[in-house]
Amino acid sequence: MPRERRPEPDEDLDALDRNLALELVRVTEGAAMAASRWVGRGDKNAADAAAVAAMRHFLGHVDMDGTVVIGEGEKDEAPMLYIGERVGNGTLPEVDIAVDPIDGTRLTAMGMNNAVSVDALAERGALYSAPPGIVYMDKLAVGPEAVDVVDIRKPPAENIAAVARAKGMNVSDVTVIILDRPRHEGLVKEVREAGARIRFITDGDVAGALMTARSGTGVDLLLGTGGATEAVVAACALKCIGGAIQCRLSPRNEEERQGALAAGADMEQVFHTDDLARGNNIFFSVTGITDGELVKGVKYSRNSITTHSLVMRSRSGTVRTIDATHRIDKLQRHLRAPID
Ligand code: FBP
Repeated sequence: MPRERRPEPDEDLDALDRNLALELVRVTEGAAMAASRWVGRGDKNAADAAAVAAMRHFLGHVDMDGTVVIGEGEKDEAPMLYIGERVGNGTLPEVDIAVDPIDGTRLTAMGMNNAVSVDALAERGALYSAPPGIVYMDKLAVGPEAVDVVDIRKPPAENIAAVARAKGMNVSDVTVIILDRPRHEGLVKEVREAGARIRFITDGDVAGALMTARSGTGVDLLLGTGGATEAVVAACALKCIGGAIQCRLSPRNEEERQGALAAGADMEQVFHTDDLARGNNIFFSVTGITDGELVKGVKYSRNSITTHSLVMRSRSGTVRTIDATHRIDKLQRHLRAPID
């Protein structure tokens, strides 16, 4: 890949003003189509591998000098899209990339709703990386109306009441989306005692966070503990769409806690959307793999494949819905397999 010319800082910013969001959607479309070949086949590793390979392939065509800052893991454990991998065609601008080729690998393998492919792009240094070893964060996400009224340090009942007031709803009509996990037993009890409704999801809290900010999903608030990388990806999306996420590091055990403290982490710190995704030059794309409230999944007909995506950009706040029809005979072989 050509990498001879280094960008000047001003040039870099100018280049970012171009709407890279539209290029990013090709990347998530490709990953979603590749993943969709594995829907319901019970093999989440194969689904993930297909999505990763397709995403990397399409990222290689984007005009950028990108570095993966949120990806498939450290270099020694992930052959592709590992943290620190350079992606893009090596031209302007210099950017950081967050990728989640499949959020919901199990959903994909089991043919269940709400699996998506996502990527996000930001100026270099703009995206947060959790301390080494920290896998989870406690999360609270809301849509635009409730951005200024919630506080993750407060009990769920107070946040639910605040969301209800901000949205002009009764508490009993507020719907909280929560990952269905044993660790959320106490949270679920508190939400029920507060009088709100719960929408459980088995996986996919990036889509869950986004649903709080999309009208028509019926979801008002996301609470609970999920992946730290998914928190940053969700922050990118919410920054574009107008909602907010608040998070705290959530070590699984004393060893993780001590490791984070040794790395200088403050376990009480509340990370707001702007801490996770800094600046106002964020681009985000999501394409459905299976059907969901956010986006529909990949659909097949005799000669074509249809994908459904949302692409957005923080600077303009524009959210584009892109439904694309891809001709099977024109698709590259690895996206058709195992159709062939
Ligand atoms: P994967 O697709 O990488 O498996 O992630 C799915 C997911 O549900 C995320 O959306 C969520 O943040 C995380 O897993 C929760 O982790 P866990 O399954 O360990 O509770």
